[in-house]
Amino acid sequence: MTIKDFAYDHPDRDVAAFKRAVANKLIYAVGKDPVTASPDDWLNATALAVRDQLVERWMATTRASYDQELKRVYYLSMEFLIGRTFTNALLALDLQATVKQALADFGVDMSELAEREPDAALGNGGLGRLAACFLDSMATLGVPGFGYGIRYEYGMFRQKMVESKNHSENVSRVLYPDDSTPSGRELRLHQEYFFVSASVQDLLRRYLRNHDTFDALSDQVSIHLNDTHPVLAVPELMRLLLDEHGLDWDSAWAQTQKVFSYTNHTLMHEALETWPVEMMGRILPRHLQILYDLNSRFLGSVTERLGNDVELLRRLSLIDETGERRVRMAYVAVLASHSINGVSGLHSELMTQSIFADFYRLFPERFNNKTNGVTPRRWLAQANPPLAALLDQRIGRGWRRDLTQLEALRPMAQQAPFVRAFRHAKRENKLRLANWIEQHMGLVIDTDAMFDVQVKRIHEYKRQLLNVLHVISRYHRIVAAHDAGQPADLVPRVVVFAGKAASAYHAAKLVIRLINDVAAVVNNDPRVGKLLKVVFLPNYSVSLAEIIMPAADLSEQISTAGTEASGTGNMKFALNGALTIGTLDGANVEMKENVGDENIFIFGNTTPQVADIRAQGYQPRHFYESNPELKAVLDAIRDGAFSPGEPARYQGIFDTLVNWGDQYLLLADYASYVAMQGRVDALYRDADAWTRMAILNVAGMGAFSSDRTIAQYAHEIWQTKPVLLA
Ligand code: 26Q
Repeated sequence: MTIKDFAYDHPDRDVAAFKRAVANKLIYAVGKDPVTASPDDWLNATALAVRDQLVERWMATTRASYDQELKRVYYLSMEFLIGRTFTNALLALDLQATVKQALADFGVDMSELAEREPDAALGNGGLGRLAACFLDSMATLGVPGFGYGIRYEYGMFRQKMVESKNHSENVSRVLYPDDSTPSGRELRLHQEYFFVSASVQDLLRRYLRNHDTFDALSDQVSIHLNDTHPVLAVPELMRLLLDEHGLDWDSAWAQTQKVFSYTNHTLMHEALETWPVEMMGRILPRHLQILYDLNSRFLGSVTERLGNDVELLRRLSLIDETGERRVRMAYVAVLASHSINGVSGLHSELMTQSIFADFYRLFPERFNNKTNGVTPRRWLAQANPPLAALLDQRIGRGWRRDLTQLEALRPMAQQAPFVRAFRHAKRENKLRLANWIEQHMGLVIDTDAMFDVQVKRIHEYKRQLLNVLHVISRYHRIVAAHDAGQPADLVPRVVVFAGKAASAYHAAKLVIRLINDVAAVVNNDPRVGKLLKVVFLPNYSVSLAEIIMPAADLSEQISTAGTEASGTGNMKFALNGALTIGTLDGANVEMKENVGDENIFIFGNTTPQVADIRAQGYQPRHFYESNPELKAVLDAIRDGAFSPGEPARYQGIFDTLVNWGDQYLLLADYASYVAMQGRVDALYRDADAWTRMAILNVAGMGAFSSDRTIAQYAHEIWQTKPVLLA
């Protein structure tokens, strides 16, 4: 069989062949009799049979890429948040109907099997999921590449983790959350080194199979650093070239700089990786020595160019000398890379003005932007079968590989039958989520209510707490109206939260607790009825996101302007027909440009306004004292209205906002947020107007495919060509 034979799903012809393949795998690979096989046995046998078809294509493309002597991309990432693979592979191979029929003939339900596959959760959040979307796009576009990562034994923890898992003897045992405890840090350094050393040695081995000098290394190899976590690959490549292969420093460094490129994913000071010199010297003495050599050559060249500006040299040094001496990993990445990119227009701009301002003055040509994207195969075709089917019927199937074809929906926003069909698809997705919530949490929710959703890692800068403040203000309005014997002038809403907090991040965990406490009060207050329900879904995962995103009416993207590098959930929601309420932060800015100002709910202070407020000495107490509705909300939190058994439980949250500076300006944005939520309500009352706007959002999302992102990386950073298949 050739690759082309797999291009179409031919149930009649292929079902018999596929049944034989599954039966074979079941008996000879899994070792089970069809009569006694468990559902997991069937899943494994079917997965192996499907994998055989992937392997043929994989070998063919790999061989072709060697024959064509194509440059290879090695995408180094400590995280790949892949999720499930089974359904994804069936869709990619167009085998769904065949496999469904084959399994049905054995009396096995395909979707039940698919549900049994656990998520591969080898990542924390956005950065890890982006890596998975990128591999999907590289495969789709034929960009020759490998994703290198660690196959952790324990990936993203289930909600209730005991911290001791971090104290493992085994280097590949566990994935680190983004603010690990000090005791686990040394193991993280071991992990990073283990990972990059194995990766760099493997890619050099491949290169040396058909080269006997390193002169062509940068024509054949691109190494991409997904944030700073794999930056030790820089001194490791230098070490191998210098010590193992006998190159001189200048030749080794010239190749290194042409090989590496780096993506930055955060501007937040706490998240910038540094390692104590003492620790690195103890664990990786040769690498530290190489970094020192690099630093002295670099600072020497700066002195030659700009004179002996001691302040500047101190700021540029790879070693932070204030307090305990530490290696600044981001600076190593910048120095070693020919390309440094941010992940949205705003973020890339801020990057050159803040953390890398001095380097930007030295090497402006290295800095660029690559706005993130998401794969339409997983985030539309797989996650949203009702909408995917509607699109196939009205604009054809081409959007899977060319998302800009969604533009063709624009005129259909004015056609009543299409508007109805679109709303019907949304309704099916809302029912699916409502069923999940009822089955897993025993809570019945009204699918006519607006599904108002915020799902993402729990972090102070993402401001789940601002959302909670709005929820409580609605609750107060409902109760006040009820007690006055009047109807509350509010649209019924189900406010959905999900997301994990790092185990040591106490402030984030307290927010989760508050959401659950608010839910308990609101959901059980008979005065509220259907007007408001609050749900915190446990164990957020890629698979759960695939159920949640298509069901959302409203997407909450409400980080303090200037803090969210890009966001990718914002794109997934809009692509699935949710409207966005958000700040001018990260990729929200570009979403607004693409869907049109009138089709998105933007509120709050902008990045320059945030800077101004801070510069003038922000006084959150002023907002607390001058806004009675806000004051009532904050007082309720402080006085234990949601924690009657422990009235002081949330005193700290009150203090953080009112007395300790409100670092993320929730109070400064509160009034504009609540006012915008009023406009969201008003639009929702006009179901046709709402749906038209949702359609225009989908139509405008073509630019946010990770295929576009990867095409730009391939062309502008890696300079790779796609593999051609005969
Ligand atoms: C650092 C040091 C030690 C251990 C762990 C870490 C660590 C781990 C993960 C630091 C950061 C992360 C994850 C960062 C992340 O997910 N950033 C997000 O990246 C997305 C893709 O670019 C963006 O869309 C988000 O805006 C950004 O927050």
